[in-house]
Amino acid sequence: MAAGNARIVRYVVFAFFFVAILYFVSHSSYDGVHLKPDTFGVGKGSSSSWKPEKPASNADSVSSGSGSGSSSGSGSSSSGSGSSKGSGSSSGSSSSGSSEYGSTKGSSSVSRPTYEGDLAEAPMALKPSDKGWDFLEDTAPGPRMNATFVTLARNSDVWEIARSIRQVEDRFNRRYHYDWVFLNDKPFDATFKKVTTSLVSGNTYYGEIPHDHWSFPEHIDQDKAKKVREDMAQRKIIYGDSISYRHMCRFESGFFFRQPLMMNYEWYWRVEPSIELFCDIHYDPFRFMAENKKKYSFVLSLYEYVETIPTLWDSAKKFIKNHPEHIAEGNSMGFLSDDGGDSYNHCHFWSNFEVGNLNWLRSKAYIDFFESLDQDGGFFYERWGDAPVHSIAAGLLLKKEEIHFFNDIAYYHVPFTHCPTGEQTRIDLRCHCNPKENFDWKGYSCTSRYFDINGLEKPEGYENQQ
Ligand SMILES: Nc1nc2c(ncn2[C@@H]2O[C@H](COP(=O)(O)OP(=O)(O)OP(=O)(O)O)[C@@H](O)[C@H]2O)c(=O)[nH]1
Ligand SMILES: *[C@@H]1O[C@H](CO)[C@@H](O)[C@H](O)[C@H]1NC(C)=O
Ligand SMILES: [Mg+2]
Repeated sequence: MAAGNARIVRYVVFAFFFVAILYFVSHSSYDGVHLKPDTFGVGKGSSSSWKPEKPASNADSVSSGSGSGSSSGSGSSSSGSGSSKGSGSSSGSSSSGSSEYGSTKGSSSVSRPTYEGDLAEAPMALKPSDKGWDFLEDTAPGPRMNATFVTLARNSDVWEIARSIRQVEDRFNRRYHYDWVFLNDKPFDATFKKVTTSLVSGNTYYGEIPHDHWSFPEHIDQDKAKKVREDMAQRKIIYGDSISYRHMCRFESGFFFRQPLMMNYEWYWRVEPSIELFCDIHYDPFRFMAENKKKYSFVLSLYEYVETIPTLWDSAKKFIKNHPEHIAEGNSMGFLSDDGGDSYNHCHFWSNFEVGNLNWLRSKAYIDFFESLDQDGGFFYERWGDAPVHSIAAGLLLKKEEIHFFNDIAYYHVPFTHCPTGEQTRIDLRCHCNPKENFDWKGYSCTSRYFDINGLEKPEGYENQQ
């Protein structure tokens, strides 16, 4: 019995010893992996806490100034326009009244939450309601322009535009939070609104295009237009038999910039479904445009498919003759024509990407130009694209210095890529495009003409990309 007791005592002593070692080991190893309080240079002491700042993307950013009733997140829209995320003004004015646009979102004074306290002890946020969920990189400082993204799309484009938005946000807008206006000839459905609103870091607005802006004008001879479509279908001209494509081109040529939702802004950036952005955008292109007195910009240029615009230049020349007062001195005629304006060389800026000034498009000069072309009927009797229409307008109505080429915005729209020339630029901007695919200096691009007429020096290494 005594021997048995001694064994129990031995067990107890051993167990005690074992627990003591375990305690010691676990404690020392805990200290070993634990990050020192100053690992991130934030110092110790203050308890981990989040500033109760407003989340960046919210309600009051659009309300100041408009004073109209809020309809936050309401899907239904009475007159075709509705806003999500924020107190959308129900019928129009959306920008804040202050001189710094979207100041709640944009200015440096109210930024996204910053983590105060010991980062080493920050809890891990796993779901949106957890502390720290919104702790992402900071909003860019500086003023915001009176500007918006704009997209024309169908409900069925939702996943393709989602891809575009994701890239625009990742490469640029997540630090700027500009608004985004969506336009459609039919009402947007709930899925489209939900998905796009969740992706855009600014406020989103949804507008329905009025019938007049998406239909045949009265002066169009329907039979003649129909014969053209049948003929183009036979000749296999891309979109040649499409009515909706023609409405789209006419709308983008003459109406997108005067939709009620667009009247709230001075600058736009057009984004289409399925585009890609390959490099970080470190500065605000809107502000660049404003500060450098630019009115229109592009990243890709090329020759238009002649079959779609056989008489467009005749119409342009007629406009020049009827409205000499609108033709700018020092314009870009040299980009459009190789013989001083007699004939069109078919060069145009590719308008699926544009950053431009809406007040220019709303000017008498541009409206007179559009109306003159519209009267001539080529949107329906041929298949005039909005790209050559915008380009001819920019080339004739603007001074050449007012048109900008954004080399550092790397872009893809099927089938062309603009990838910045110059390796250091691509490294600095964390680009993921293949420079071999850069279209700028290839034979079918008009960009080198743009450089020539503006006396710009082509970037180093361009010869190797021809
Ligand atoms: N709401 C609406 N949007 C349209 C319609 N057709 C085209 N769009 C939009 O107008 C823009 C241009 O149309 P796309 O089909 O991309 O034309 P494209 O760029 O010439 O040709 P792709 O090479 O097919 O991209 C895109 O933003 C489309 O989403 C339409 O019938 N209704
Ligand atoms: C933004 O621009 C539009 C169009 O020029 C203008 O009507 C509106 O007043 C501007 N907004 C602000 C806040 O200045
Ligand atoms: Mg497209």
